[in-house]
Amino acid sequence: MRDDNCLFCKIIGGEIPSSKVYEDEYVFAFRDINPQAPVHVLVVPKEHIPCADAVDAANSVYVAKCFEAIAKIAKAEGLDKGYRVINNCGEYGGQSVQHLHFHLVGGVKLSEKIL
Ligand code: DGP
Repeated sequence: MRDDNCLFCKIIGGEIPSSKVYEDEYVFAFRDINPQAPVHVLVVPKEHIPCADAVDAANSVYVAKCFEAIAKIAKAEGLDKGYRVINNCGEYGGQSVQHLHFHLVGGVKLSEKIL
């Protein structure tokens, strides 16, 4: 289901242009408008799931499909030496777009870590 007021639903629907790198039945992936690394792709479920906190047994297939897509995109982008996957959830987690998404970042040796 989509949310007509959601930026990422509009990107998935093609009403807002994006630089698409991958799409299947469950997942849409496109380059971040403000890249933090040479490769910075947003991997987004086609279902409007607001955040990680809203994942449940009924929609978790979308999360699994996102991670299947991440493995494919990483290979296609040449991230054979590794990469980082980040999800920001909620106000304290720094989430700015209220549609679940995974940042796939790589293409350089990443340094900043909090874990
Ligand atoms: P977060 O802060 O985790 O909610 O990440 C949201 C990301 O979405 C942020 O890195 C910038 C990106 N973003 C916001 N608006 C657009 C847009 O219109 N197009 C694209 N490609 N990325 C966007």
